[in-house]
Amino acid sequence: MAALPSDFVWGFATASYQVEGAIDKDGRGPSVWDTFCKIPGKIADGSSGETACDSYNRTAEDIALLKSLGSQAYRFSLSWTRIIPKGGRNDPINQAGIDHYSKFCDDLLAAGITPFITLSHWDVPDELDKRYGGLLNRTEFPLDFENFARVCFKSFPQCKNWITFNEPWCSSILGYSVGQFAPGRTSNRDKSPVGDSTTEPWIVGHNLLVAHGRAVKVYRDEFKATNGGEIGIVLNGDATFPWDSSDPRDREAAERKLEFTIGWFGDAIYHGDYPASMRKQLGDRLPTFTPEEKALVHGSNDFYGMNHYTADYVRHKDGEPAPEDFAGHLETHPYNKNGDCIGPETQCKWLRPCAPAFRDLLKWLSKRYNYPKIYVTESGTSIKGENDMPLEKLLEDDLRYQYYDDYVKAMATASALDGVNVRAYFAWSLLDNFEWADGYETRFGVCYVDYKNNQKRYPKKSAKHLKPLFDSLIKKA
Ligand code: PNW
Repeated sequence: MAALPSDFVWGFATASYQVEGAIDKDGRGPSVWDTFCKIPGKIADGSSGETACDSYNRTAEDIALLKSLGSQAYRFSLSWTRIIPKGGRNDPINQAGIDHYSKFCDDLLAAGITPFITLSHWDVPDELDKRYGGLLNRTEFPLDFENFARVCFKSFPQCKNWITFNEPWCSSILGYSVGQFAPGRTSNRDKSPVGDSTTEPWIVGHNLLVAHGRAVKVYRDEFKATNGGEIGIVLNGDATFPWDSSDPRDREAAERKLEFTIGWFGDAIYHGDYPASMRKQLGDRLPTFTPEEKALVHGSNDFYGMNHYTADYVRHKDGEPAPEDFAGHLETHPYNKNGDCIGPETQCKWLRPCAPAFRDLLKWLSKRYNYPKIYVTESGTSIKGENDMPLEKLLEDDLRYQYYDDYVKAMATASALDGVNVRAYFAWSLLDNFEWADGYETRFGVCYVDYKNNQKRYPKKSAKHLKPLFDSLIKKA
């Protein structure tokens, strides 16, 4: 069944801090993640991105690997502090960092692989955090990000596919409410001496939207005509089902969870303001867009970047929402009222495969935002116990193989039958890599990385499945 448009693009994705290593090479400055990893207890295995997959030193090897797997495109992120080590608009630019990424883009293109650049995948310059509170600063941060974006648009004209930020929900909630991600701020004083979970995540989300809007304006005003490409933001979001589908309160809660994760950013961009359910619960703790900010944010996506992994059953909560609540006053469960399970366990508590929910969410998004062009910029899974398996067993990653088979077919069905305008899909991830607070024990790669033996890469069964799978689904031109 050929169900995807003939110009559909697929490939693999990574992020700078998760794969590059070489943290001190060629003048790179520290990011908030370098600092966060040094705090004892923050990373499960006590590790950091210091060496990771050593991809900074192995660009030729990674490109050859991508090519061997048939990847048409590669989504990777830039390390801001390789390009501007201190990060700010009056700080020096590091030519070595620009040269590195420029050559990387050229080499990808020479191999027939289209680069998709994420400007910032969570590794905010540490200096900006120390200088003015980083993402918390409503005026300085957007201006510094705008400057960084301009440097990149100017330096990498061969790239036509631009993403401003990866998953602002994770930066805001995990970084400033839960404290599980850098910079680790939270009201929970067992975890951090600083932070206010009742206000900071909402401020950070707002500032990321404005920074995104500023970068998009620069791209459209100064580069789009010559570059001829596109720009957008990447949002994460799990699909939801009501725990008790006969209870309207659970049905509303399932919808509200989507609004608190996706609508928070998506509504601001496509509708010009935050969802009413968020305003209702958060009041003035949720910032209000000034007219200037609204003009920057509203309409600022050329495509919707969708990161999608899993689904939840959602149950309403009674009483008043807690001041630290960020989810919309609800609980998530792997089982519904009837005892049906959403999907099998993986190595991640938050992730259980449920492909039919992917189709549902593609439909929900399309309807809410008037059928935008969608690029699925990440999708993938970990496998329970994978890190402890012997190599032969681990390379037969049947659960991941099945995940991609089911998810990609669900997407193709949405494309063929639901009018969903989905045009690209990136598997997360090309390589096992530094899985943030989970360290290296949780693996998401379609290729195994042997960290004990010179980071040697081995394609797993899932890696080799994507090309034939997409070949069978993409219409011939
Ligand atoms: C995404 N959660 O993050 C990121 O974009 C990747 O860098 C990451 O490696 C990948 O998913 C796999 O985790 C998420 O806890 C991290 O809900 C955590 C969550 C969601 C997304």
